[in-house]
This record gives sequence, C-alpha cells and structure tokens, in this order.
Amino acid sequence: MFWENLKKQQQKYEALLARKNEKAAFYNGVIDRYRDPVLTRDHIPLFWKYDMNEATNPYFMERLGVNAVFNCGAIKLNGKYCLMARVEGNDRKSFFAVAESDNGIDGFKFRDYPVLLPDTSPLETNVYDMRLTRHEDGFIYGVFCSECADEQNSGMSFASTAQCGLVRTKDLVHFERLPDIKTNSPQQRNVVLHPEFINGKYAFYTRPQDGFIDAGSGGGICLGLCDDIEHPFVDKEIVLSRRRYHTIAESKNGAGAVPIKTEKGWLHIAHGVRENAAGLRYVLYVFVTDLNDPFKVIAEPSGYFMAPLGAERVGDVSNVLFTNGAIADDNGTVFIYYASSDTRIHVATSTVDKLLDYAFNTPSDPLRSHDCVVQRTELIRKNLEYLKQCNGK
Ligand code: M1P
Repeated sequence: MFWENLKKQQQKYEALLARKNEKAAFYNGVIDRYRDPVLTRDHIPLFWKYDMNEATNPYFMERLGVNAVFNCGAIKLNGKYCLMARVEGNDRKSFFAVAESDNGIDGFKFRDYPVLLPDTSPLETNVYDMRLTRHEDGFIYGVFCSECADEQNSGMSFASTAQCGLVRTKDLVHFERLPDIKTNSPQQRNVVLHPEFINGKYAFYTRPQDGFIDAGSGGGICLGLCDDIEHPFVDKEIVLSRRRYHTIAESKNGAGAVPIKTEKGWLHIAHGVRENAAGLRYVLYVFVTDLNDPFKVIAEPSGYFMAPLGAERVGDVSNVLFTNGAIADDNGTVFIYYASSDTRIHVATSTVDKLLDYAFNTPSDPLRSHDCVVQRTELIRKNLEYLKQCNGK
C-alpha cells in the first residue's frame, strides 16, 4: 500500500509540474490572465509533507500538511524567475520558500528546502509576505511582516501586532537578518524597500496602521527615508497614495510589488481594500511617481486594474487579490505574480508600455457618482462621433 500510494502521488505531482500554462480568454487590453495558477499547495514537494519511510508511515499519510501557498515576492536571478512564496502549514504558521521557473509562466518548482530565516526573537510567531528588492547597494533585501502576540491587548482573544522584518542576501540561500524596521507608527504591514537611494538614503514604502487589521488613522501608502539600513528607522512617513472615501482603497491600501523604474516614472502596483456587507474586498491598482521626486504622484488612474474573478474569488480569505512581486524583463514584459483569496498564486503578463499607457491615459477618479457619469458620457460622446466618422471606411 505504501509504495502504491507514494507512486500515485508522485505521478500526480510530476504531471502538475510538467503542465503547460496557457493564456485565458479574459481580455481588457491591459493584462493577460492565465488558465492555471502557477503555484498551489499541490506544488509542495511530497517529501515536505509525508514521512517517506515505509516502516514509520505504512499508510503513506501526510504528517505535516500545507494549507496554502500565496503572496510571493519575485525576482529574476541567474536567468530564473524566482518566487519567494508564503507557505502556510496546516498549523497556520507561515514561512518562506523559493520556487523557480525558466519562463515565469509554468514549471515552477520549489527548491528542496524552505527558507530558514535567522531567528532573532522568541516572540516572533509568524512571518509572511516578503518583498524582494534588488538594491543599487548590491544586496537583495527581503522585507516581510513579522508578527507576535500583543501581550497588552490580548485578553481572551489573542491579539497580534505586526512589525516589519528585514533580511539581505545575494543568492536567496544565505540570509543575514538585520534589525526590524522601526517607525513612529503603532504597527506596520506591506513595507517595501525602494530599489535606489533617494537623496543618498534608503527609502521605504510603509503602511502605518493603528491596529492589527485596521489602518485606523493611517492615511495610506507612505514613503520615508532611512539613514542606516543596519539600524533601520523611518522617522517621517509622507503619504503617497491616500485612502479616500468611497474608493477602492477606502478601508486601507498597501504597497505591493517593488516599483518598476520606467522612462516615465516609478510604476507601482498596490492593493486597495474596501469594506462591504460580505467583508473586505482586495483589488489591485496602479500609480506612478516621479523619477526625480519619488514623493510626487504623477499618474493615478481611477479604480482597479485587477479584481478577483471567477475561481479567484473563493479561498481561505475570499474576495482577495494581493500582489507583493512583479518581474520586468529587459524586453519590457512584466510578470505580475498575484495571489487569489490567500490560497494560490497566479501570473498576469503585460508590458511596461501598456501599463504606462493605462496609468497615464485612464482618467482619475472623480470621487462622485454624478461626476463619474459626466466622465463616462464624455467617453461615449467621443466614441460615437469617431465611429460615425469611421463608418465610411
Ligand atoms: O487577507 C488579505 C491580506 O490581508 C493582509 O493585508 P492588509 O494588511 O493590507 O490587510 C495581509 O495579511 C495579507 O497577507 C493578506 O493577503
């Protein structure tokens, strides 16, 4: 029974890894979606889950199951598309693991071992959502959420606090842990290191929050400078992308992928959260900041550019799209790695040109229904006039 079960599971696993991915029928002109997720819990190597010794596991049972694989950082290293995935065990704890592919679309395979981060505090209970920044100082930095129990506010319900952990590496194998990033805000999540120095300093995108879930008085995605990466402290957090009433980012938002440097500015892909009767809804949006002054937003298209669709809508935390990693290839292709509903990872592709066209030519949010109708009416009027002119062609 042991060998039969093992072989069956091995065949399924190998077939999954060999499966070719294809573009899905979805069209909006901005991005292409793909039929299959690129990483799921079924991509976890069998030897991470099963005891593979017939003597100690005669039924070939999972001993350490994996619940979900989601929210990955992304970077191209030695010609491979590398994802630093958040892997969540059946025990609810998350950890990091690197999966690599030759083409960025399919064939992602986890390395033999997950990442064992240097352990710097016994209070740190959970880690997740690493952003990978290739910094001009020569290191690859990993910025992630480090969570521990909130002893002061726990009562009966075990509250948590979220802070920001920091590691650096050159190979995604050996990691040096630096002190956690300090800010003046009570808690932090979705912190991202900017890839270049700004005014000679390191710069972090932050997302101040009053509580573990609620952004509270935090105004949105901020940018702040840091003098010393080995003792990281961000004193002033200046709001870049603001939460606004009755928008996709009314409840909160957060920086996503490391911003992509383009000729027209820094291209940001972030998430926005709104509340509704069914809970929170997470969508992805784009904005652009000035190359010479990254504190200045120069394009802010209205609404989302990606929202949970079809099967993406359902999972452990339904109605969520979340990204913390994208790869821009030298030929201009952009691979956006996004997780759906805190359960699995997908890829969407676009190009730098298309994303800039989208960012600069999509009108911004007029913030009121009346003005939205005026905006749409103008589009309709121009289209109908143009189509009439073209009729003779
Ligand atoms: O469950 C949705 C997401 O919730 C958090 O994001 P935010 O801090 O913006 O609410 C994170 O825990 C993220 O991992 C998760 O996907």
